[in-house]
Amino acid sequence: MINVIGLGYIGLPTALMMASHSVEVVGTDYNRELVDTLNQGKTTFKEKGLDELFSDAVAKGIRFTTEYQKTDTYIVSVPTPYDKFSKKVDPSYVVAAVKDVMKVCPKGTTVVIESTVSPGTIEKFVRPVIREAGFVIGQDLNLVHAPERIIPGNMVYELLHNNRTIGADDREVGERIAKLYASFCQGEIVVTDIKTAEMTKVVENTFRAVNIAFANELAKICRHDNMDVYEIIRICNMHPRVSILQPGPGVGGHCISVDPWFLVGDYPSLAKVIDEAMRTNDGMPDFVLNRIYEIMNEKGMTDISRVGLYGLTYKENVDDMRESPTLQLLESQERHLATGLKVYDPFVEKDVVKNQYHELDTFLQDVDFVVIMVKHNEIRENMDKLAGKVVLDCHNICELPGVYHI
Ligand code: SAJ
Repeated sequence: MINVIGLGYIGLPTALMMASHSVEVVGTDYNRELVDTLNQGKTTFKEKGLDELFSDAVAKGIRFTTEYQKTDTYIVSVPTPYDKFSKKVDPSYVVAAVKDVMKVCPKGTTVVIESTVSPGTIEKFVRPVIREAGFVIGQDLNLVHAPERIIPGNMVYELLHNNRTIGADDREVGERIAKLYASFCQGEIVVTDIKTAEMTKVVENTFRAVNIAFANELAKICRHDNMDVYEIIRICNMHPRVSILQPGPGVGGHCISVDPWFLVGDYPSLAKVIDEAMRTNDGMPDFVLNRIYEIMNEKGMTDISRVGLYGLTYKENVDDMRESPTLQLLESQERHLATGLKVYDPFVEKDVVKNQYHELDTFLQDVDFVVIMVKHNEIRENMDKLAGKVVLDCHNICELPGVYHI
């Protein structure tokens, strides 16, 4: 039986996917409310295909509990935030989860860490906890790192199809866990050592962060000299070896906006390009805020409460708001002692910020200036409703005349 520890954005789909492929799975989370919701037959976040996967897994016998199970395989998928000052990974959730596993696990067990960690984290923080519990690693207990790779918005497909990395001290153990993942994963599964696996995961997200920063920097250069960044990127991307990403209002989520900082925190004198790239991305919400003021000025608008931000989540068609550019922009506005911007997101049902709307039409009635912060399908399908308004389109999706860009 597999005990999946942590039933968040990664743990839950992973547990469901294994269960739906007839692996015996118990999902554990210390959040009783979350476990109760799952036991009532409801999923805890919106994601394409998740509800269907959930029903299938429940039918195949998956169970959810707050209790750690006594078993031979654990998969730990708890969050790894970063310390905002040191920029280093905060391993406290992983350490706490492994400590709890140690209280119940028998000898011979395998602990798989799926959470993203910086290179060396398992050596420095996880191994000592296991040793302190009296286990000899490699003899009484096996340790594996299997970093997740799925993208919110397409998690179910990517769980099935992405290639995976398994890091283990012992090749045989790595191959055994690779077989477990092969119960559902149709991609290639590479077995390597733990530190290499840690590094690959952080590097993958850093590659994307640096490339997004490049696009954002181009947007700033083009704005400065009145050039069309989208046309420039489109033409450049016709070159066989050029593939530039898209500029945007900032980088959110719990991965691309966080993981590269681990390298900056651990290698401050070496990770220069990464450091600068992360600052560029983090500066984008402020850049958008300045654009809003600039455009208001140009249009002779003075009332910020007639300006509305469309989108609160960190990207399109997900309900995840972690590190979202809209939240960063609102915080920045408050730091400047200004408030009043209106906000709407079809994916966010609860009230989380001031002046938040829950219906597109009423939101649009109350604003003259719309800032497209997130390119949800909903706004793409209702673009005609923006006619006659001032529009700042941070994603280049609006074809109405007179639209402003970042
Ligand atoms: N973004 C841009 N421009 C782009 C692409 C993205 O500004 O051209 C922004 C998005 O709007 C969003 C942020 O970047 O705010 C991150 O979004 P994303 O879709 O690039 O990635 P995530 O954070 O949802 O998921 C990433 C993925 N990593 C890579 O693609 C290398 C995913 O595969 C990982 O599993 C995930 O991080 C994770 O959990 O680590």
